Amino acid sequence: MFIRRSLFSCIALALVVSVEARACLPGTAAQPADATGEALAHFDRIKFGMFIHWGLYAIPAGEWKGKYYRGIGEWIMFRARIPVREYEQLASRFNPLKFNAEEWAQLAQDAGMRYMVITSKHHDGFAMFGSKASRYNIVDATPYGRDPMKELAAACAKRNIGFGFYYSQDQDWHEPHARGNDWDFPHERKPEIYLRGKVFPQVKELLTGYGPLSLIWFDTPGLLSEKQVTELRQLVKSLQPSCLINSRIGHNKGDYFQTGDNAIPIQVYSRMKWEVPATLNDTWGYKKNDQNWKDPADLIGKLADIVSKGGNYLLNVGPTAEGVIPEASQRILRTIGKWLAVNGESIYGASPSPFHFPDITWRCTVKPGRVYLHILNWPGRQLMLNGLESRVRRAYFLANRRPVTFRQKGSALALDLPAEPVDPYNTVVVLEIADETPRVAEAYRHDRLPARLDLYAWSARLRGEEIRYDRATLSATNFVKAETERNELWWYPYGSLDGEYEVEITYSCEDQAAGSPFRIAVQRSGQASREELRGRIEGTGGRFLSRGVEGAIRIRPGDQYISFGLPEDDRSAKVRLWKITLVRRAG
Ligand code: FHN
Repeated sequence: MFIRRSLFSCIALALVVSVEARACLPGTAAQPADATGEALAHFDRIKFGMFIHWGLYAIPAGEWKGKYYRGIGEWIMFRARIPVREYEQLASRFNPLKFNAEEWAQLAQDAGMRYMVITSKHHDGFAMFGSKASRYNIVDATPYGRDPMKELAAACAKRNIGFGFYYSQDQDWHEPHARGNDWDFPHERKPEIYLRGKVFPQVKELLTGYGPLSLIWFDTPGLLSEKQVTELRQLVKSLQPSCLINSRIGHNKGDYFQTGDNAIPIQVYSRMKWEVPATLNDTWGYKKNDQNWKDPADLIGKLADIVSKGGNYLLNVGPTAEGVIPEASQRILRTIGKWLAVNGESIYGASPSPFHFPDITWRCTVKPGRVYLHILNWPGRQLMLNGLESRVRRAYFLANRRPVTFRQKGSALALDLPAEPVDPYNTVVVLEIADETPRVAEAYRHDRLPARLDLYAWSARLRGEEIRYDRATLSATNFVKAETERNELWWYPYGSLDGEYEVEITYSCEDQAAGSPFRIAVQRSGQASREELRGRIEGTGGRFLSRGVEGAIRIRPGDQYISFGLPEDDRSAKVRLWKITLVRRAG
């Protein structure tokens, strides 16, 4: 038994905000006034984009020869080790007659998305555009015979939606000299052959055939050398200087930082501009049995969370092989769009929070003279905000302009709220302040994290197919055992933590279901090794309780993520994990 019982306290789920202040506004570092700098400034303003994963993998849709494959749908060729000659035959069946570029672009617009990024070539190597560089493309190899990217680029331009291409520059399972396919091509690779023969010519086609691109989105860098990546970057910039490049080009050659998939930094991240690519369910490419759709409340909360921390949100849809964006995705996106139509002022063009976030009650965005409080988890009749030193002149709900009564004493602000939220997803309160930029007391600034830091299930990446988030209790559950892609929660500090930490976990478990070993781990960047703490789940009589874990973990600025899971058995699968708390050791 490794668990320590001393910190055995009952948790009240009612959350009270406590913030204080003297501000220096975080934001993207000043950009040079060149084409890239201007494009980045624009990118920073638009905040919300549509990601589209569309390719041959939409035909098998998660199943190959009658067998279901776990994991993301567009990886089926790899997971099922499908020989190139067999996979290629999917092209002869790809005929997306229901594809309608106007409808897709209109959906993006209805959702309030201001840019679009679509897979021009994913890891399977199939070009979804007309390519002279490889006949393995939608125009030459399918009965469809048309280039849907031309129509999509035009439909986006018409609506002033930025347009960009995803391009898998390193992995290509169709090519012997690219990375990834060792079942057809076990020999040594010469990336230069693949690069010169396919990547450079196709990237050139993308940058010359589809009008101005907002960005090119590379992915999973691996084999390419720094010199090769530099050349790739130069090619892009020589053709379109204002086309942004994401950091997954590799070797730190991107214009902005890409977080991990579905990975949101735990606090404000202001070192450079960044973007979170995220799924609506558990896959990118269409998978017929994946109905694990995220709740719009969750997604609207995540949008506010990401923008409050300084990022953009790139939310994915996976159209079917017929060219239809799944109905559920459409419904969810239009719900987000309705919220944005009313509350967009607090998102587009807004700067991130000058405060750090003590919990998950609220998030915060800023414009000159205004602070927007996004109330994500309703605190009851009062919201306390400690730390704002700027005088508040006026407070009102963004949704209906009704005034909010408040009292301000020093840097403590108390807002009177109705019993129920004004908006079911995210109620925004506008604070008009006497300063252009909010002044925030030092202890509450975004870059001053408290010694006790809560990492909530709400803000974690849910990793694995079975794990679920439960809105009613704000907790994650169903930690069933899985060999690959374990059911775990992952939190991403992105450099904000450095020290030795004791850990508490706050969870509930029925007494009869107790017993599973749990593991809290820190994943070191680029290393297989993890630092771990282990304990055993004890019954809590079904109530949420906090318990300390024996030992401490060291977290360094370069570490990738912190995880929580029950990897060894299913006895306590129904544990509800509300949060883990990191308590920094002195010294
Ligand atoms: O392997 C890909 C995956 O299929 C998907 O395209 C995501 C989107 O960010 N990127 C890679 C994994 O990170």
